[in-house]
Amino acid sequence: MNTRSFLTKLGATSIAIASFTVASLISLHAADKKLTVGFAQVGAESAWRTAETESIKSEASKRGVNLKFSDAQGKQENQIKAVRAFIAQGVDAIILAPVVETGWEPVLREARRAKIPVVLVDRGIKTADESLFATLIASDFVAEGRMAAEWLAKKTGGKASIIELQGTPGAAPAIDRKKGFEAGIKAHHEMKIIASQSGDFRRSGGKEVTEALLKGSGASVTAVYAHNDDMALGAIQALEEAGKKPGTDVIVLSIDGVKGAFEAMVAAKLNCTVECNPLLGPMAFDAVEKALKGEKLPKKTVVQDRVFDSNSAAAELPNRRY
Ligand code: GYE
Repeated sequence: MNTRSFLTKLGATSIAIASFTVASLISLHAADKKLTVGFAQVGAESAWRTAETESIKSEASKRGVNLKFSDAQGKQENQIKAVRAFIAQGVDAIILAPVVETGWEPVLREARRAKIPVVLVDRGIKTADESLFATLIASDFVAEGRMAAEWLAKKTGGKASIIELQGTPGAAPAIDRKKGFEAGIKAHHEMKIIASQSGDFRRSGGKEVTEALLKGSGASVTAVYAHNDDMALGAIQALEEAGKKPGTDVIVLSIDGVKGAFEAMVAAKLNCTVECNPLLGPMAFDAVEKALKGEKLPKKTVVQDRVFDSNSAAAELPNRRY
């Protein structure tokens, strides 16, 4: 090889090396930019919850987000631990569905100190310092409870002896769905809650609590109001086992609007469900991206819900996505 061709070859090789280096630097940079988001989920207590998890997971993979998922099995201490672990791992942002309303300040302060924005989904928290979270995306649970009460008042002509199945104690939807429902029946003096207990948003909880109440303070029940569909489906089973006809002898209404509730309405066992949309993935990641760009977010975005009953259930069932 003469000197000239050697030099040409050397030049080509260095160009190749240089462009390889640039290319790998660019791809390293792209990999760097892939967001890592931690999602601290409550658990898997209901069909609603499973649909929410699925929505967040599928939206993360659609956007190429590296999602770290934690299931707290219904325990706040586990959720707090998960948030702390996300902070230690240096995630870009955290999505939190807080199991209960109180007790979040210390860990949220740690996130703020680490400059990690926290987006709250589906349940709110009680705090005097709203700068501890970037935004909350949730339904208006008080309005849901009120809509349920109004539907029941209309259906029964303002006369009902009600068993109330409450959600998880201390959870925003349990507190607010109770508040809204009580406000809604207030004007109707012959509508009374004769028994009220928590079934922890679970089907088994709804069944067990209804079974027990039917033998005691709830024996004269004419309506069951459950804070979610799963508990209503459990109550339907308990009513049937007690020889009653849910949907006819006892009016049953609940909140969420999951597919199982629509099927029960078509089967004439459930009378009404107030929708609560769990498909929060797209909104949650929009919020994460905006927060990371430093854009100002509204403190709360309210998800709009509708009421469905046995008249509209069959037509709506094929449209249900969860
Ligand atoms: O209604 C219920 C659940 O936080 C809005 O939690 C959510 C509630 C939902 O397990 O089914």
